[in-house]
Amino acid sequence: HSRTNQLPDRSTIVHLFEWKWNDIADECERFLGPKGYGGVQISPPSENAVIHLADGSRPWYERYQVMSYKLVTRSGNEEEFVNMTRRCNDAGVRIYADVVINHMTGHLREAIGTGGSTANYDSFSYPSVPYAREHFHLPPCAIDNYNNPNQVRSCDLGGLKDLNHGIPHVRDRIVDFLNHLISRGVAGFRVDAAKHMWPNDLKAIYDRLHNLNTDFGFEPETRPYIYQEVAYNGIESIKHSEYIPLGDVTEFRVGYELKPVFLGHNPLKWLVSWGERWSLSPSDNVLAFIDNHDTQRGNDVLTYKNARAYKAAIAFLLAHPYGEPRIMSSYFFNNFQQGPPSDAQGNIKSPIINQDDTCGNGWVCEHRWRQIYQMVAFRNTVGDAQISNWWDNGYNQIAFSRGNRGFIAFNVQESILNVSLQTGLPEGDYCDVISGKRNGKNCTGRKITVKADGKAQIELAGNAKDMMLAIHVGREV
Ligand code: LM2
Ligand code: CA
Repeated sequence: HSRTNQLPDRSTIVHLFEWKWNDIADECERFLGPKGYGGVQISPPSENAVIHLADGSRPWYERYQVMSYKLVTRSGNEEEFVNMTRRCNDAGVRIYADVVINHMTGHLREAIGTGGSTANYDSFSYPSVPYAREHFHLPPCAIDNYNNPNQVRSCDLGGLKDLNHGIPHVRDRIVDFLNHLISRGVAGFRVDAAKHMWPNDLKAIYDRLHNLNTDFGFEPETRPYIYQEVAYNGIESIKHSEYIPLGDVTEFRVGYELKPVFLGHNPLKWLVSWGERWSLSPSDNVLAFIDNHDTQRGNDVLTYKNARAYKAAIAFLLAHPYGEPRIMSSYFFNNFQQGPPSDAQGNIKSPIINQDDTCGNGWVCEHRWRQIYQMVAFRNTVGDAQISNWWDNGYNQIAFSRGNRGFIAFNVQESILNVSLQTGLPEGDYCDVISGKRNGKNCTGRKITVKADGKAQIELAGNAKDMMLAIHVGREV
């Protein structure tokens, strides 16, 4: 998957939602690099409006209200940003910046930014960029019909002042911003609200981007990896196909489709045709994920709040070759607005790292759950090996291997799975990466014995702690 600019034996992006740059740098060195993660999606690095909720706390979504393209946010300043890209690239982990270029702020009359900039919403004034009235779509209009592309692209998304990317000055400011991030060591971009911008305007902007900065270890002539947030449900008039010529697109349907499957409401056996045959967009053009920071606040997808089914869905996402996977890493929240763990002054708190690798201080750190990070290693180990040895019981029990490198089985029904299955793997004793970890010749979880003919007795109780087991070469005991 070299299109993502990750190291050849790596895969998987983790979205460290609302993390501080210094903490991400630490995490790259102490965990992400060693465990084989390929990259990190960071929260928007551009200066945002400071917003206070009724209780004085600050919502996460203030970061989607842009004040300027200065790299100053609650995650850190520019110096800390470069320290992060340097240390993460050195650890073999790429940084992808979430770039908010469709719009500026909403509704706040006189806004103050995280970098001290000012803005006046009513007069379209953003002096720190600078942008003024003539740089926006006028007169302002609201999006009330998602089947009207004109509205979706040229009206205000949720009252956020909508930039007119046909204007050379606007293109120039955005190109400068993105090239500045490239000079500072990023490997690519998550383009926020891409569906709300005209494909031709985006193309004109992307065409002017520099190659990645070789000072950070990238090969000469490397293009940034671009994945565009295009939320498509299969029936909207704006389609992925308009954006795929420009870069990858986010495939929200992965999370929508896999929720009922791993809740047992749509038989797992159908996953035999997972991918394009489920009407998903082409594997080579999509970013695939179970939840993101928006959908985890709704009811359409599995999240950390439904941990058992969630881990199974992620294990499937990582075991299956469809798409470039992204894992969500969250903080605990009880309502839509609630921002990251913060102190009384509004500074974001750092995660505490517990003895058992999990996080504290309000952070969920799904990426540190054993069932998840060991499946990242599984994915790296199997590489591009084909799916083989598919087995199902005609209902909610399935198993498959990835060539002769990895094997996984799922049981999403109450009755036990207990069969001898062809794993495709060389003979040996393997440590199940779901139930435990290997420590030298020791396995803290279940041991699975693959016989000389490649078969193994696979047993998964219907009420087991996890719905799956997985083994791969390199974890023999
Ligand atoms: C995105 N992708 O296209 C982000 O993934 C999503 O998180 C952003 O919305 C959105 N686009 C704009 O960048 C979030 C949040 C909204 C929030 C906006 C701006 O989901 O609720 O809108 O950020 O902060 C908020 C208020 C909303 C208000 C708006 C303007 O929640 O009620 O609109 O500000 O003042 C009346
Ligand atoms: Ca727009």
